[in-house]
Amino acid sequence: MSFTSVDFLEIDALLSEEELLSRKSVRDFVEAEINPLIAECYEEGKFPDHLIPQLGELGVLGANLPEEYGCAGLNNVAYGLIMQELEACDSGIRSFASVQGALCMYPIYAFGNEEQRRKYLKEMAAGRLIGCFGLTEPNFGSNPADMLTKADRVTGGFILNGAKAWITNGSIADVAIVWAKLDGEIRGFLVDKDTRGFSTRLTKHKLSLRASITSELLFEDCLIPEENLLEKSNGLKSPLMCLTQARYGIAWGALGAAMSCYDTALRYSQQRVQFGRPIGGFQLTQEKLVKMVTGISKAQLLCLHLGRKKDTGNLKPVQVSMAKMNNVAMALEVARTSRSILGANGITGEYPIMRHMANLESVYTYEGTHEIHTLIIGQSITGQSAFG
Ligand code: TGC
Ligand code: FAD
Repeated sequence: MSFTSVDFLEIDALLSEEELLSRKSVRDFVEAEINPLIAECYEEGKFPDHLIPQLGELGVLGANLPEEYGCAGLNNVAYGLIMQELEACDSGIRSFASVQGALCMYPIYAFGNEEQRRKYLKEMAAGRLIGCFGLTEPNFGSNPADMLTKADRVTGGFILNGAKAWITNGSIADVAIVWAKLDGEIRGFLVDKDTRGFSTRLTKHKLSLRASITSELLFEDCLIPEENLLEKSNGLKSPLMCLTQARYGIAWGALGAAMSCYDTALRYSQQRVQFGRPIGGFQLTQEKLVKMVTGISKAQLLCLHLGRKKDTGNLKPVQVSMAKMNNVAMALEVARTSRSILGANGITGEYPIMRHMANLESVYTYEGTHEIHTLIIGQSITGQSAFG
């Protein structure tokens, strides 16, 4: 079934031709290539990795990074719209693109030297090299500052020891961006998949984000060559800067998941007849649809505003926290309400809603939980930290 995005506030009129074209090309690709297989991938717990080169060709990997490194060089609104279209299909597909672009290519671009940029970025943009981002540890999720993974200097490089948990793309990655303490300071390291002592373990039995690969990363006395240090990484601020990039994409992505659920529920409400009339004619159903389209429209304005700010270099991380927090919570609410409109049909894999709902539970938690973003904003407006 084709997907129609919400434009109640006529926001499309504020988008440039290039932005509309980026959205259309990704929507067409998703419709032709991913939608037909995503429900089955989800049920089987498989990420459709055969599509990675095509995603590269389409220009969605690191799409807002400069053209001189083989990337599309798009503005941040076009980039956001791409994330929206990918997540309208499935959060797992958007996750793949977010991790590759915002969490792996961005740190190489921002903290790597020219040699590292040249070595990795073009290959990653084309989808020939896959990355993963290891920050979370089994005992340090919301509080990465206390991580235990550490690097010790040795002749010619570093010895890395520790473990990372819940890592998207972990088992298929050619290179892992690993955050570890060196002399007590958090630094970024490029860990090649063939490094001796480095292994990955698939995270099984997930009931959310099933069309996405999640893994543990284990490091036992891994020798990391000197040239694999991200030289300009400097403290927790560096991975948090990457998270700001990815959280921005998630705010847009959540819009896509919400629009897909709303679109499905709206169509269903016009066709499903009970008590002799379409259920969309009942006031209670209309109220649900109205709340959903209002929530989506407000979230769209938030994204567009932040996208324009990001393009002028004026976007603050705390503003991104508000968008991630608000839009994911909105999308989860929309998914639950849409499910109720479909009645029993809503729980099946015949429709995308239940899959989106289960996925959004992960999105609510990763990249800073809903609660952590609430505290980030709370700290910003009151001047008082309520974390510890
Ligand atoms: P704190 O003292 O607040 O900050 C340390 C330094 O960093 C600066 N900073 C930021 N910079 C850029 N962007 C941000 N979002 C930033 N947040 C903070 C800050 O100004 C400070 O700079 P400086 O110059 O003073 O050193 O650090 P804290 O230890 O108190 O932690 C604050 C807290 C809790 C907000 C932070 O640790 C946090 O955000 N925790 C959540 C962890 C998280 O989001 N993990 C995500 C892991 S990756 C993931 O989930 C990928 S999912 C992938 C997918 O499939 O899509
Ligand atoms: P915890 O930090 O243990 O939090 C548990 C609960 O306590 C949450 O509700 C939280 O909000 C609450 N809480 C914690 N501290 C406070 C506080 N101070 N005040 C109030 N409430 C608090 N990480 C990566 O590094 N790379 C990845 O690619 C990646 N991919 C992921 C993919 C999936 C599918 C999932 C589910 C997670 C992924 N993560 C990844 C990990 C993710 O970032 C963490 O799960 C997240 O940061 C939360 O950490 P935690 O799960 O350890 O929860």
